[in-house]
Formats: sequence, C-alpha cells, structure tokens
Amino acid sequence: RPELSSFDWQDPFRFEDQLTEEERMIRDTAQAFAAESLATRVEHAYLEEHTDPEIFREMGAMGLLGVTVPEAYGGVGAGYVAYGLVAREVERIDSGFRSMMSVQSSLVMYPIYAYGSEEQRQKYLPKLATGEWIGCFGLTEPDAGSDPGGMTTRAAKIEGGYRLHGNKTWISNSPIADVFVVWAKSEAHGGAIRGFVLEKGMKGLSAPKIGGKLSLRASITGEIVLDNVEVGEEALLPNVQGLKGPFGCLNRARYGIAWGVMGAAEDCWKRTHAYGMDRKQFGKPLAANQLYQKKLADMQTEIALGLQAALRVGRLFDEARASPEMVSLIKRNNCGKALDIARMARDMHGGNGIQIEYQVMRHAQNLETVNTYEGTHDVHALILGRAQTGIQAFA
Ligand code: TGC
Ligand code: FAD
Repeated sequence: RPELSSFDWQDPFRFEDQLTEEERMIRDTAQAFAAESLATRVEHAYLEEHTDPEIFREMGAMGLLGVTVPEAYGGVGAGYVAYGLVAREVERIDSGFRSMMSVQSSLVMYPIYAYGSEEQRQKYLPKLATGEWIGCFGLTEPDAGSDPGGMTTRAAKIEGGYRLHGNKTWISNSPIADVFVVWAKSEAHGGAIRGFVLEKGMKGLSAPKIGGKLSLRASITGEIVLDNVEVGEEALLPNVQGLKGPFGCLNRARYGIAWGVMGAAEDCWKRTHAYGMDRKQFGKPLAANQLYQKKLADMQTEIALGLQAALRVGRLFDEARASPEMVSLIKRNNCGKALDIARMARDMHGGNGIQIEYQVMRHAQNLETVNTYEGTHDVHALILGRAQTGIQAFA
C-alpha cells in the first residue's frame, strides 16, 4: 500500500510537480517581473486611474507578450500552460495589468498570426512582441455586447479597399493603441463578419477614453470611433470569416483569464491568512475562530480545484484537444469563485479591508469586470447549457 505523504497547505495537490522545467522558468520570470515592476506601481496606477504604456515595453523585454506565438515572429513559442502561468503571476498583482497583457497576446497578436497574411505577420508581430506597439481588439458595441452578432459596424467596398463606419465601446488599451484589430460586417463578403487591422492616425479613426471606472482602473479603456475610415485591401485579415474569427481569439483570452483570476484569488487568500494570524480580537488571533478557518478552507479548496482545472485544459490546449465549452467552464467557474474569494477576503479584513494598502478590495473591484468581460458568467452558463441540452437559450 502506498504511504500517505505530508501536506503543504499552500500547494495542496502538489501543483508545482506537474509543471515542466521550461514552464517553471517562464513562471519564475513573470513572478520576478511582477514583484519588481508591477507590485511597486499598482497602488498609484489604481488610485490615479493611470496606465503607464512603458509597462508594455517592460513586459515585451521579459518575453511576456505573445508567449505562444512562434519565435520567428518575436514570440516565445511556448505552450498554453506557460501562457496561463504568466497570466496567473501578472494578475496576482492586478487584473488590469493582466488585461493589458492578454489583449496584446491573445486578442491582437493571435489573430494577426492565425488569420493574417505573411506581410501582416512580419509587419506587426515583432513590434507587438516587444511592446513598441500597443494593440487593442474591437468587438463590443454600445448595442452589441453579449450578442456580438448584432454588431452594426460596416465595411463598405471601395476601389482598392474598404470604408469602415461604426462605434466600438469598452475597448481595453484603445486610447493608447497603435494597432486596432476591428471586426465589422463586410458588404463585399455578403455581410459576413471580417477582421481589419487599423493603425493610429488613420483619418476618421479616434479612441476616446472612458472615464469614471470603479473597476480595472490600472487598465485604460475606451471607445473606437470609425468615422468612414478608408483602408486598403491589405488591412483585411484574409484567412477567417464569420463570428468564429473573434471567438477563436476569445477562446485563448478566456482560457488565460481562468488562470489569471486564480492569481488574484491566491493573493486575497494569502493576505487574509496572514491577517488572521496576526490580528487579535477577544484575546486570540482571528484565525483561531472556526468561522475564519472555514472561510480559509473554502478559499484553499476553490483555488486548488480551479488551478487543476486550468492546468488540465492547458494540457489539452497544447495537444489541440481543448474545446470552447471547456474554456467556458473554467472561465465561468474560476471568475465566479475568485470574485467570491475576494469579497470574502475584504470582509475578513474588517475595516482595514476597504483600504488600498490591504489590496483585497482592489482585487474584488477588478474581478467584477473580469466576471463580465469575455462573456459574462451567465452567458457561459448558457453555452454550457446548450452543450448539454442541444437547446439554444440565448434568444
Ligand atoms: P453561435 O451561433 O453560437 O456561433 C456563431 C459562429 O461562431 C462559431 N463559434 C465559435 N467558434 C470558435 N470558438 C468559439 N468559442 C465559438 N463560439 C461560436 C460557431 O461555430 C458559429 O460558426 P459558423 O461557422 O457556424 O457560423 O453564435 P451566437 O451569436 O448565438 O453566440 C452566442 C454567444 C452568447 C455564445 C456568443 O455570442 C458569446 O460568447 N457572447 C459573449 C461575447 C463576448 O465574449 N464578448 C467579448 C468581447 S472582447 C472582451 O471582452 C475583451 S476583454 C479583454 C481584457 O481586457 O482582458
Ligand atoms: P449585456 O450583454 O447588455 O449584458 C447585461 C446583463 O444581461 C449581463 O448580466 C448578462 O449576463 C445578461 N444577459 C445578456 N444576454 C442574456 C441572455 N440571452 N440570457 C440571460 N442573460 C443575458 N470588449 C471588446 O470587444 N474588447 C475589449 O477589449 C473589451 N474590454 C473590456 C474592458 C472592460 C473594463 C469592460 C467592462 C468590458 C470590456 N469589453 C470589451 C466588453 C465586454 O466584453 C462586454 O461588457 C461583455 O461582453 C458584456 O456585454 P454588455 O456589457 O453589453 O452587457
């Protein structure tokens, strides 16, 4: 009979043992960068709603942009588990920093790599990988959020190219973006959704900032206004058509989010553990109370399970055996659980829990967005419901 072994409360399922040497190296790089360059900036960035574009350059220099994109185009050529580990380390500091990284990697570099021409790959990917250029992804519109098929942005055919007209909203990075991947219904393709790569400075293209956010304040968000922007044929992403274009990118970004939010949840859990060991009420540490310990056990359990699930889907991704429904399952579960954990952590810190220096309320506020974007918690339930019943319940 196999012997039972000791228990590491911080790594209940020996997660660490399941990683390869290369994955650990990439993770350690991300962890060191996050501690040195992101943790030191996060309070200012969040309180002042300030996004420092220099962060993209620094992430690029550390190889954290386009982790899965081949080296020939400036990426790292690593697998999806490595990408997930990077997302976890960056979001351990702040969901907004992870947003900046995952939009650039999964929503801008990935479509240019997967759907772009060789010229587009050569032109954009190396500069996006170093962070010299910042990218954004325009799918959502004021009247088309959960239902992107209802978009009204149009690409009319003109001689030698297209004229784009419409409005995108809630677009991460857009006010500071150099490269805009925008999705529009193209008249020349029977009204099918097509992707276009636009550049800052094009006539009719603007990206005003959306102010007043109470969540994800370290990551700038804006609109994309397309006022009859004329582009050449070379702006069209030639190799995809239909909603599966943007969804192909979202599969990857949602997968990264499922890892990222576990990083934010772990930060809340560890801080709450330390706080409860240290702070005394009624003559004993908070952590000596049954209720406190039960909540720590809940946090530990959900994080351990969530990480195992993300790792499993990551391995399947690397074997080309992952499905969009698996991604919906982990995106929905891990975001919902991380949000619960962050709210609980806020409560367990008492009054200090509302202070920036204790960090947990910032995570909770951020996770409200993460639970909503890239498909809301309920939209992913409907995707899973459809897969079980064969019945489409959206409309
Ligand atoms: P539906 O009929 O289901 O599908 C239409 C076509 O798309 C294909 N498809 C997929 N392909 C690949 N991967 C997926 N996950 C796919 N899901 C669907 C499907 O096969 C079909 O192809 P074809 O060839 O047969 O036409 O489409 P629907 O209109 O009924 O969709 C319903 C629904 C709710 C599932 C979908 O629209 C949805 O997921 N809505 C959520 C919208 C969303 O996630 N928006 C994200 C915007 S980007 C963002 O939030 C970035 S934040 C980033 C950050 O800052 O980190
Ligand atoms: P709605 O679709 O109006 O949903 C409102 C509520 O109704 C939700 O609770 C939803 O679950 C529910 N609901 C909707 N339809 C159904 C249904 N059929 N059945 C049951 N319930 C339903 N988009 C981009 O394209 N690019 C970006 O970079 C980007 N970044 C973002 C950054 C931030 C900070 C935020 C907040 C959003 C970002 N988004 C981005 C947009 C995001 O993807 C959308 O907000 C999200 O998809 C939800 O759309 P909506 O806000 O229009 O909500």
